[in-house]
Amino acid sequence: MEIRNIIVDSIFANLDICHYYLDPFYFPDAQGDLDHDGLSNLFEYERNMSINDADTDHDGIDDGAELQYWEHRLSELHSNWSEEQILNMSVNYTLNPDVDGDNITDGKEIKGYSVKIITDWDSKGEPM
Ligand SMILES: [Ca+2]
Ligand SMILES: [Ca+2]
Ligand SMILES: [Ca+2]
Repeated sequence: MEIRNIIVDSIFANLDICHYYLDPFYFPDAQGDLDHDGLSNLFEYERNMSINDADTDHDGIDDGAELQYWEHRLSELHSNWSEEQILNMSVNYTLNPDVDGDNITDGKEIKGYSVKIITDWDSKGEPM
């Protein structure tokens, strides 16, 4: 685990050199959350999410909140899916600004959603 952390941190050190070379003292950590969206830099890096943009697909919902939303919806819709299937599809949806393709962004459709109300779902899985 320690070795893995060192390797991962060196990935971010390299990213740091590429993207933040103007500030050589700035080093994002693998377990850190550079964009404060609730997901670690490592998780986002491995899932092709932006580590320095809280809303990777720019649909108006931050990545962490959007991922939680889709995980909740998909686990209710597909009770036979494995956790990995749920997570993979949720990541795909989080990277798609208009999942149902109706030209209305997910941010507008998931009305009034916030991380704070995630425990207050109604029986259909809709945010209250
Ligand atoms: Ca993050
Ligand atoms: Ca988003
Ligand atoms: Ca839509």
